[in-house]
Amino acid sequence: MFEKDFLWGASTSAYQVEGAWNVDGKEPSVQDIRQVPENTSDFKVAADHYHHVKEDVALFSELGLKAYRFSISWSRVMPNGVINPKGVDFYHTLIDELLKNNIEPIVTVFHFDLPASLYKQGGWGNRQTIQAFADYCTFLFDTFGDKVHYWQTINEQNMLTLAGKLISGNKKTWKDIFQENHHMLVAQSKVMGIYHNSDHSGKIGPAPNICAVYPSSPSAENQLAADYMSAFRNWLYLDAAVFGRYNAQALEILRALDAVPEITLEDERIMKQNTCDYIAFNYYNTACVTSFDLGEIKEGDQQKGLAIPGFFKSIENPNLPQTEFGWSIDPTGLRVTAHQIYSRYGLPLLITENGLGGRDKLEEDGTIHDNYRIDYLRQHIIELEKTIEDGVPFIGYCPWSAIDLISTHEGIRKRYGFIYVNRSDFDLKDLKRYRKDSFYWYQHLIETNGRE
Ligand code: BGP
Repeated sequence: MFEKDFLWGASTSAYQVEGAWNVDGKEPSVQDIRQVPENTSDFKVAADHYHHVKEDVALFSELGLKAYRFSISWSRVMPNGVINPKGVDFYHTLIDELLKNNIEPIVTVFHFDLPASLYKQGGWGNRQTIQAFADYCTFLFDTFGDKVHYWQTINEQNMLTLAGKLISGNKKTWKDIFQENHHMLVAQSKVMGIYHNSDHSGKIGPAPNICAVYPSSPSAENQLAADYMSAFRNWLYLDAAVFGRYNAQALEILRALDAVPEITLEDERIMKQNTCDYIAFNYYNTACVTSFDLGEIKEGDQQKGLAIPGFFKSIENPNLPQTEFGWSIDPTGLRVTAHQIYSRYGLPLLITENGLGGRDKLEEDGTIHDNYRIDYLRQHIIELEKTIEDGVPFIGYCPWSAIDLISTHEGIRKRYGFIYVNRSDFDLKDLKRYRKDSFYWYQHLIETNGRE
């Protein structure tokens, strides 16, 4: 049973949905200057949500959403450190429209789109970015704090950190990467403190991608490998946000990689003093690991390929089906993951992403038959309900994504939305919105509070 006030929602992120990349004073973010993979759309127009905001919120309202989780674009609101009134107006419009429609805004302040100007000054590797982030967030809390009650600091900091080495193929050392990561952790703690010291009484927390890690076979070595990977991929981030300290097993790996960051006494103080109120997490699938040797790392895959010699190597789980884009599907894994998080931290949970990326087809009569997505979501919601009945408190469920948007690495051919956007990777067509079969299915599910 879902509580009456359970937040049935859906998610997006600014750079993947908004478009208008250089409109009304917005400056480029790292996403606007990065080389996208060949034959893949860039993020310049995306779903053009910036120019369709009222129409889109009307559709979210028709869908019946009780919450909408989106991110604010730093380089739209505060390009080069200076407030951009037109960018701020856009978010006032969005939030006001949501509130008019009784949709709770859930805001991520940073979702993969660091302003390019900061990146050029060293990005998160530069300690000064901590203060820039604090200034930006202070402005957001002052400006939107009366209207927004759920805040998230950094989307998938763990993936951002691990992808830095393993996916983008960049040549940074582990030491550089974990120094950047450390600055993000301190920045996060700092803004949680700023929020708690403000007049606002909402909740603030992190939004990592968390997954249970299974040993590839029942042996102590493989169990140990799974524990190490969990520590390195999951608990490092949540221990910092909840307990204000580094996880011991993760630190052991950092020592082996010669990647222990420089941590000042002031950093330690900031982390210890400022912790989170709830845990938002993205869940797509689980991981499976075996012990020790370094494996081959697949490029362009956020969820696989993590291997640290001497500790663990992730492998494909042969027992799980996969999506057409090769992501494993593990609904029961959601229950395992949520239990692990709740028994470690005892804080309320919110799912901020979960969903299936597929190639949808717009039929001539304007319908889209995405039963595969309905199946995926249905199975996860069934497991979510069981987890709640087990006693794990959930604030809400925000699948990815409310509307079609550009995937991180695979363009718009990999779609996740309840609402279809008529464009392809290189032909913008008319950007018209169509309701998919999953739209009507989720609408009914929300109406009946989780029944179908
Ligand atoms: C998460 C990100 C999202 C989103 C989603 C789907 O990691 O937070 O931004 O894109 O994954 O991933 P992809 O777009 O790579 O299919």
